[in-house]
Amino acid sequence: MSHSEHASRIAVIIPCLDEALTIGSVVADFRRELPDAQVVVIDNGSTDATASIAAAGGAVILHERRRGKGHAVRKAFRQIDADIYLLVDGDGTYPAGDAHKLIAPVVSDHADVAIGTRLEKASRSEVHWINRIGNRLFLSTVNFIFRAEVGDLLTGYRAMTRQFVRQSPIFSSGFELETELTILALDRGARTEEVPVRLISRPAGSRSKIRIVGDGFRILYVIFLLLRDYRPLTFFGGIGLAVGLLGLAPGLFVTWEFAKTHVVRIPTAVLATGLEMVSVSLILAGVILTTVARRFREIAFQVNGIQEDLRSLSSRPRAPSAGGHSRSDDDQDLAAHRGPGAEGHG
Ligand SMILES: Nc1nc2c(ncn2[C@@H]2O[C@H](COP(=O)(O)OP(=O)(O)O)[C@@H](O)[C@H]2O)c(=O)[nH]1
Ligand SMILES: [Mg+2]
Repeated sequence: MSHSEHASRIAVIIPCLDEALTIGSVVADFRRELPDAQVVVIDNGSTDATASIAAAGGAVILHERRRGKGHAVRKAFRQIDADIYLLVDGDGTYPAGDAHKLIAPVVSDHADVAIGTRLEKASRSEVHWINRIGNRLFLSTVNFIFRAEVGDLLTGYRAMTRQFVRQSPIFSSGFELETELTILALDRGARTEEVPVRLISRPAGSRSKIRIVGDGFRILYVIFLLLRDYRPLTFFGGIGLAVGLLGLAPGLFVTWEFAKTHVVRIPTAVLATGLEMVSVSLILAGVILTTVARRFREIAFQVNGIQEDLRSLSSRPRAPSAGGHSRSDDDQDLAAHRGPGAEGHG
């Protein structure tokens, strides 16, 4: 374990649903590779001995009532305080040995997020062909929409800083979690590094929980939902443009016919006008929402700044009171830090 790994408080976050077959060795492997790290298993109502096996291996166990990988990870992010969060699956498909190279860019402060990519040749991964196709499909959609170059969208092996986790409101409940984390990183402009990691197959008797069609649609739905929220001009403007083009045909026809016959075909003219009005409204909605989205980003940035200030203030060693430094002096410090008018607002 490197010096800087020692210095950082690392939490290994392992969402699990019925992984009794593999969780014992997963916990042992990560405890061996990262002896100072906190290994946290979030059990989502497993029907097998996942929780007890993990606890016996020395893992911290969190229980989450609501089913879904997203719910489980959100619980861990909320309850576990660490400098670095290493997210990994509990099915033994991600070697613990790759953890060091995955967290290295985050520990050395070169990245806010390090994504373990499985799709590169170098990673010699055993990705099922359906997952590979699905990944490629969603990947090209996200890269096209967000003008990005993400190499692996659905990987469950990633390292993130505390600040990134605190800035990233996760609303996903299921397997769309990784897609949301990736798009949040793109939207926040997080420094992201991709590290080839190996994916090995599940051992015999161990079953994947993903439902290809159902979860596939959830992932697609989240991509468009986040496109709407984080790129409103692209989303609404794009639909508006399409509607505008659609209205052009009847509009041009009515105009052409009027030019020839001085007769206006009313229903077609109304249709064309209606479509163009919808188009302009959609584009305007996109412009207004883009401005609003920008303001929200600014507010999130300021709130994050205040949180970091408070955190550095509360971690500052308290000077011995010999110099007559009292509690109220601290409050005055805090008030001075927050600026005029903050005092007495608690
Ligand atoms: N806590 C929790 N973990 C889950 C749930 N569904 C899947 N997981 C875990 O998420 C990880 C990835 O799931 P997996 O079935 O391997 O999906 P795949 O790798 O995409 O085939 C595994 O550790 C699962 O146990 C769930 O509903 N709750
Ligand atoms: Mg898996």
